[in-house]
Amino acid sequence: MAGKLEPGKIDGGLSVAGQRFGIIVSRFNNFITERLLAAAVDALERAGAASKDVDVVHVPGSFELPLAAKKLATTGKYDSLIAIGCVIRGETSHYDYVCSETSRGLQLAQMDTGVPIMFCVLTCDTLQQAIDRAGLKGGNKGFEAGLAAIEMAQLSRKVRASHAKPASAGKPRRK
Ligand code: INI
Repeated sequence: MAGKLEPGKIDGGLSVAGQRFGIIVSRFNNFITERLLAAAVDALERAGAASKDVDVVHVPGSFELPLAAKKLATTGKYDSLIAIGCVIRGETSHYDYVCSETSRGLQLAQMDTGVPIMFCVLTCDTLQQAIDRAGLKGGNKGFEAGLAAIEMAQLSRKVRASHAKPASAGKPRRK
């Protein structure tokens, strides 16, 4: 009968219990990236994360984020990662290369490792656009990334748990 099916739901909540987070931050445009970092840490802290649950790693620029993120992901120590950067358009095509390789590299790193990596890289035409997204008009993208990291960490755990074999699996049945 139509309308009776109730699909099983697996949602990531916003609890950080037992979760570990890594944050990779670009030093380039650090007056923006440090604001994004502060907001990401604030989100984790408000959700209950302790200092021991969060590591912060700095890299020179956004282009270096993917490799550092992949190195952290492959340690197996983190449930979720946040990559923070800010790329602002200049006079040459450098911006386009940095943006495309950073986003592509981060996506590849999370697909290769299975560790969620939040894309908290601002790609802006102007400095004002970046300022607006790091605590002014557009809120703070770091805070949003912090919440997304928590949700994806939990979702990953729940999916793993829902597919885990019961302890009795594979054991011969008693006669
Ligand atoms: N890196 C950024 O994170 N943001 C920028 O705006 C930027 N610009 O405009 O040059 C930038 N360049 C540096 C780049 O990410 C690398 O660190 C550098 O090319 C060394 O590999």
